[in-house]
Amino acid sequence: MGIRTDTGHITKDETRQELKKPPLYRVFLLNDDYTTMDFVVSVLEKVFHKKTVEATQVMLHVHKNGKGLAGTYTREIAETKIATVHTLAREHEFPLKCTMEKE
Ligand code: TYC
Repeated sequence: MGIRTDTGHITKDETRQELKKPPLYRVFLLNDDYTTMDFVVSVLEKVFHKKTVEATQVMLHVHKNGKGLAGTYTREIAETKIATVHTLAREHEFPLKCTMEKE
């Protein structure tokens, strides 16, 4: 069954469109001995939009375990977050590093 359009063509009754979900990437912060805890918390607040309590929890997890999840994004957004973190770190002369892994 179908519906006749203004051009005379027959279209499906249901025009449900399947949109493929893009691959997601986890962005991790890595621990080091030099970046200050306050700077890492401020990065998690400003770049990853965490509230102070969660930003502090993530920072402490990274400090203790070596790495921790900052957020999950599509590829281009993940790449931009990482570039922003590395630029901010360089500006403040901290060696803070960030990586991404496909989910
Ligand atoms: N280990 C750092 C310190 O003791 C703190 C730190 C936490 C650094 C998380 C990086 O991603 C990091 N000052």
